[in-house]
Amino acid sequence: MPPRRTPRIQVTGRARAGKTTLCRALSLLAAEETRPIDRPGRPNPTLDADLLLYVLPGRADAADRRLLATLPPDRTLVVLNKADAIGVRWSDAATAAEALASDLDLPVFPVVATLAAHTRSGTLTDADLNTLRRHRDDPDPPLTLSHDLFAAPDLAPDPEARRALLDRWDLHGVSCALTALRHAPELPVRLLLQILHCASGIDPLHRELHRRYEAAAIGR
Ligand SMILES: Nc1nc2c(ncn2[C@@H]2O[C@H](COP(=O)(O)OP(=O)(O)O)[C@@H](O)[C@H]2O)c(=O)[nH]1
Ligand SMILES: [Mg+2]
Repeated sequence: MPPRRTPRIQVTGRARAGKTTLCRALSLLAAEETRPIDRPGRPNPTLDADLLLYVLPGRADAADRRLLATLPPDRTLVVLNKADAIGVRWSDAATAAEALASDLDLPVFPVVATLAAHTRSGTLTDADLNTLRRHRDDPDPPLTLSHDLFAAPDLAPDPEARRALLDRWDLHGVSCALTALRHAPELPVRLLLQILHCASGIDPLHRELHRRYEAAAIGR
């Protein structure tokens, strides 16, 4: 067997693109988060790892495009993060990712890193589930159109429970969970978590990253 080596992974992108959150969502303990790109007066980080994850916060700006054009296509995966903020439904994010992939000529994965980080590390508590069940049949939208609407004090006598749910699962997670519960009111927690995990889009990225990591480890 050829000797295995440990490939280096760098996670890069602009400030607040979601690099740290993505590392948590993928459990990439050994990945190196670079300093942010496109900082006035500071050179961009050197991107020379075996695998590069380029994180975009919902869209690519001119600086992203300039840098992405210089990166090695065989070592670069693009993460279209904050997919929950693109359009109004998942297909909008998927369409944006496809358009970007053909523009950049690189694979692009739409992801909601915050949700994926939660489904990886957290669980739905009984309190979360009770709050969701209480609001399962409220009209949605508008309920989950904004944090303020969902947390409105006069909606029901449980504003604190709703705020706690939002803190833990964010609007996108709450909205997905309510939709799932509306279709299947008796859904067990385990399946509900699995649905939320799928809704984060993290799995296709995880699989491709793993595939490339293994290939790099044996020096292909
Ligand atoms: N709506 C939304 N916010 C996100 C997502 N991923 C990260 N964020 C938020 O974006 C902000 C910056 O995230 P962070 O991981 O610290 O970005 P970094 O500076 O690139 O490391 C934080 O407030 C995150 O909670 C996402 O998928 N959706
Ligand atoms: Mg960070």
